[in-house]
Order: sequence, then structure tokens, then C-alpha cells
Amino acid sequence: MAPGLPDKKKAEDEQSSKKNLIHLCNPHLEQMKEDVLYHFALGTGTQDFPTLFGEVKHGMGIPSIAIMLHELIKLLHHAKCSSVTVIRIGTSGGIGLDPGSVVITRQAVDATFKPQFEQLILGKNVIRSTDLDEQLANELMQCSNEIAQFNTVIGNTMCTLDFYEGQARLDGAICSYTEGEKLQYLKEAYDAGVRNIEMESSVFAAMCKLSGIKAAVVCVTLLNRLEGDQINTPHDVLVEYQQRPQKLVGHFIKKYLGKV
Ligand code: R2B
Ligand code: URA
Repeated sequence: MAPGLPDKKKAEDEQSSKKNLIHLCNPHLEQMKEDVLYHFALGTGTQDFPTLFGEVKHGMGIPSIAIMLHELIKLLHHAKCSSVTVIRIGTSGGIGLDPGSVVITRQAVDATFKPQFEQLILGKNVIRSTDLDEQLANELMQCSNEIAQFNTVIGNTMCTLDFYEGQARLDGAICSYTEGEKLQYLKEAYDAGVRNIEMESSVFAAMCKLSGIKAAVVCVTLLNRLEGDQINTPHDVLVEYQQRPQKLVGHFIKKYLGKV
């Protein structure tokens, strides 16, 4: 519990953090001193689970966001929402930018730098456009200029199917190319206008376009991929970086609602 907070606030905080925890439908577990996860060779008595796994994040990449978007788009339709704008915010690896820079996506491109999203549907390759709303991107850039707290650029975003070989990293479990080949590829990406790499923007752009939803992508870069692959920036710095897209989009929403 946070010290120094009034009792009501403490209780609310405790309740809201409990709400987000995984609920186990088994009252017996609470009575056990230790829980041994036999097949994982782990035990709560011998390992510190929150330290080991507390920061694990599930639900990354195209399949996860596509499933979510199918249902979100249907929800918006059933609710008869109109003139909807959707903005994806998140993290990415930058190319040729100082870490912490924010990229507003001009075009979401695939690993061959084409502004398209390819998907196998009924066994056939279907190619969909990943165009985003240019005016919205410019309005977001204007918001970043207004808050003037971090470097922001408009650039292409490469969307990949994998974090390691798919993003030309040298530190995956498998690597089939040299450092020189990696750097050549990233430089080609840069020359094609790519300023950051992430794993959701292409299907996001394609699905929003097909559904007539105005869309934008705003991602902070956690590292400069021309300088390395590992994300070893201190945790508190990463937390601050991750707030940048939220700050920018928060400003945009307030402006849109006439509150600034
Ligand atoms: C950016 O960061 C995640 C991978 O670390 C992925 O969800 C993405 O697009
Ligand atoms: N997310 C990615 O997809 N790649 C990075 O390098 C960093 C975050």
C-alpha cells in the first residue's frame, strides 16, 4: 500500500490493482505454502515469481492486434459510432534516431519496404494497402511541436513478423547473416524512408483503411538499431520513453475536445 495516502484512496488503489491481477478459480491454492509448477520446473517457494515474470507482456504482433481489431471494429459498428479516429501508440526500434525519439508513421511498410500488408486468406495471398491518414499525421506532428518535450519525426514504419531475425537482430537464438549484411539492410530501410520498426502497424493500417476509420501510429524508439540490438537502457528511462506517445496523443485528444 502506498504510504501517506488517505484510507479511501489507499483502498481504491488496492482494489484497482487487484482488479487487474489474474484471478484463479481455486480456493485451495490460497492455503498452499508453496505451489510447484512441475512441468516448468518452478516453485513459488524457491523462485521469486513477480521478479522473474512480473514484467512479462503477452499479446504482441500482427495476430494479436488483428484479433483485437476485428472485435473492436465490430463493437464500434454495433455501437453506431461515427467519425471514429483510432491511434496506435507503442514502442519500436529506431533507425538513425536518438533513443526516445517519437515516430509518427507516414506509411506502414513490410520487410521489403512496400506499403502493403500480405495475408493468406483461403490459401491465397491477399495484399492490402496500409495507407494512413496524412492530415492526421500532420496534426499529431503539430501537437508534438506544441508540447516541445521530445524529438518527433514523421517517417515510414517497418512492420515485421518477428523481433529478432525479422528485424535484422544479431542477438536471437538463430541468426543467418553477418553484421555487415544486417547494417546494409537497415541502411536500405533508412534510404526507403523507414525510421522505426515494430510489429503491428501494417495490419492496423490495413484494417482501419478497409473499415473507413481514420488512423495513425505513434511509437517511441527505444534504441537506435544502427548502434545495437539489445534494449539495455535503465528501466526508469524506458518507462519515461513509453509515456511519450501517450503525452503526444493525450495533447491531441485534449486539443480536439477543446480543452487546451
Ligand atoms: C513493439 O514492441 C513489441 C516488441 O517488443 C511489439 O509489440 C512492438 O510492435
Ligand atoms: N519493439 C520492436 O518491435 N523492436 C524494437 O527494436 C523495440 C521495440
